[in-house]
Amino acid sequence: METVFTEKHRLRNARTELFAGQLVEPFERPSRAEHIIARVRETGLGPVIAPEDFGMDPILDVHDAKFVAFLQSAWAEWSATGAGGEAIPTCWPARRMSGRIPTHIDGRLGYYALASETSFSEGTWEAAHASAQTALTGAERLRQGTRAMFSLCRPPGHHAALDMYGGYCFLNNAAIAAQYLRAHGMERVAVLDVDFHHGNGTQDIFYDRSDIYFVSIHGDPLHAFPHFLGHRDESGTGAGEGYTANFPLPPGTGFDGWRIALDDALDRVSRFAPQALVVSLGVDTFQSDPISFFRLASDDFTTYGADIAALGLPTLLVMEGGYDVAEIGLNTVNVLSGFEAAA
Ligand code: B3N
Ligand code: ZN
Repeated sequence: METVFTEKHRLRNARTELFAGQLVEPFERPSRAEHIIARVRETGLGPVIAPEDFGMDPILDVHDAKFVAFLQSAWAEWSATGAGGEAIPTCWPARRMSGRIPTHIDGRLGYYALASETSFSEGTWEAAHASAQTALTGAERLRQGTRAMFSLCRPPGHHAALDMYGGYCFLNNAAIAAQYLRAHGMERVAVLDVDFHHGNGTQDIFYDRSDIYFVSIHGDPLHAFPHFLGHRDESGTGAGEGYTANFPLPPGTGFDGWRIALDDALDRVSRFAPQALVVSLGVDTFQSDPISFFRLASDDFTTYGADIAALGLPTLLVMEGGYDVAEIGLNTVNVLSGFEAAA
């Protein structure tokens, strides 16, 4: 399997994350990608290629133009205020307040952020843009007939919605790739999200559509981030009714329970009969992940990689979360090698 990777991910190197009432070193840090690419190389998974530049159009096919302009200018606007730290929203358009977009950067941060843990730092836009191009390069290779690709995206993307960032995500790499495949000849595309957290952004972007099927297996939002989306009764709206499926699972879920949900999810994908599958691949389902509560062991990742391959679909695996940095390379490449062995 080929991997798409660029060192530009290092441009996303925030110093702060708001956690437990304190500013801590972010869980989503550059060493995550370095461990993964090291393991890809050690195991000889396949060639590592650099992303091509597909420009802004595929990004603007998925995200609101004003939101993208905000991401591009946010750091400069924030720095111009003379603030000493990184940009963290402190107010939101809460219930019964105006939906008008403010002019001041403090208001704009609150308007476009879905949460406050994700500090906006210097270089964030450049890294997010490169991450989206990494996903697009994988999608293009798939379109040209490659069976499977791994886009080692960082920062991750699946929480980024039409016009919102947060949960360590700025641009929705998996959604951008799925939409690119749709725009370039594939009639139906499925997105399977196996990250521990619900892919609220991906769901938001495709919720009213019947051409892109979204299915997610994740920690129950009653107990886990993003807290306000990902319940079982969310199944799409309008023409999209029946084209979203959610499998929220309780704290302590182990591989047996998780795999029952995966079987159901794969069955739904199979019945949708897509021309391609995009996998939002997060390995924060691991038993030692510091911010999650599932109990998968390293070998389980190999097993489910093979389960996904058994669908027999052209498959783009897009990196999302995973915060046990010492094991992230092993767990991620286990999914990819399990897939390869069964493909
Ligand atoms: O949910 C958290 C969080 C929970 C537990 C933590 N511990 C016990 C150290 C720390 C943090 N934070 C909110 C932001 C979560 C963003 C998740 C990003 C992700 O992986 N999405 O797939
Ligand atoms: Zn996650």
